[in-house]
Amino acid sequence: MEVNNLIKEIQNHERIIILRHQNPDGDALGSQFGLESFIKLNFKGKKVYSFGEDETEKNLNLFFPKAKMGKKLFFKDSLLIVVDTANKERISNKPYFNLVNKTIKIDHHPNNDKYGDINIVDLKAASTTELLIKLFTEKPKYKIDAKTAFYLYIGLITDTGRFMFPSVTGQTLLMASKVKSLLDEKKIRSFYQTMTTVPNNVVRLRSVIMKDHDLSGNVASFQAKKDFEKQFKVSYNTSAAQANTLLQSQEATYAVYSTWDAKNMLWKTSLRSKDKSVNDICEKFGGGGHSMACGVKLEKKKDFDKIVTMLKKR
Ligand SMILES: [Mn+2]
Repeated sequence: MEVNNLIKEIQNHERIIILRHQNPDGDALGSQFGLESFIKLNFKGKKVYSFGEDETEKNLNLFFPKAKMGKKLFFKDSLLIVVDTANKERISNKPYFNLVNKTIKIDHHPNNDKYGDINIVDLKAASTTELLIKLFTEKPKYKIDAKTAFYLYIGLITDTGRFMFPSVTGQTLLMASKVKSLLDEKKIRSFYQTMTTVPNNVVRLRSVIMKDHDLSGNVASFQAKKDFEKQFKVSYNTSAAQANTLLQSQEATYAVYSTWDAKNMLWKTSLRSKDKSVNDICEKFGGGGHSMACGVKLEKKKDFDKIVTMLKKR
């Protein structure tokens, strides 16, 4: 059983470091801090650290501890656990594989890069936190408290679009039921409210996307100008998440949204689909992700048009 391997390694190490992916979403943060608080609760005396760049979306920031970068010396002889991160290039914070004693990958994305010494990957899990709840509850002797439950539940809510995406299975709901009764409902209400409302500058940004996007056949597309975020004073992460806004168009089966990543000098492009799979297109350009929600960083602005054309032919 995979859970035995995980427990054994936690027991065998005094220091445990947990990393997540860059531009973390609710599942990356939820699984990182959910795992941290689970270990602290059930394995007294362990030193557990969650590291990553401070690049969280503002809304999520309110519900998670502030991120810090982990220095090299922390990693020596520790157990490294990386959550929700498909490939090593996407890990936030340098993982120092050569310094750590052992690496465990816990994820639900396609396992093409098996960078862990132990890889616990379940493609059927709708979120990494779903997989964690499954592991945690396989052994009845381990506890989950309100704080741990909250972090894990956030991963479930956000990675499933509030239990609406086709990735949701009976197991997803079963795992949700295992933490639901432990939650501080007031905190969850406050999380929902923060999630379902946006500040006025984002409202205005979205109105421009809705008004000015192209709709060609069943493909809705929008390529933001390089100063788009600056113009509306929104963060890069917020802008990069707007492919979902386009998919609200009833006529659109597919949505493509692209924005300029000034840090890496690339066009961060997101594809969304209402039914058919699109991640083969992301992969063709060197990206990846889920079947109906994937992303790719494009060097050439023109590749955006190529992607739109490919989608139109579906
Ligand atoms: Mn995830």
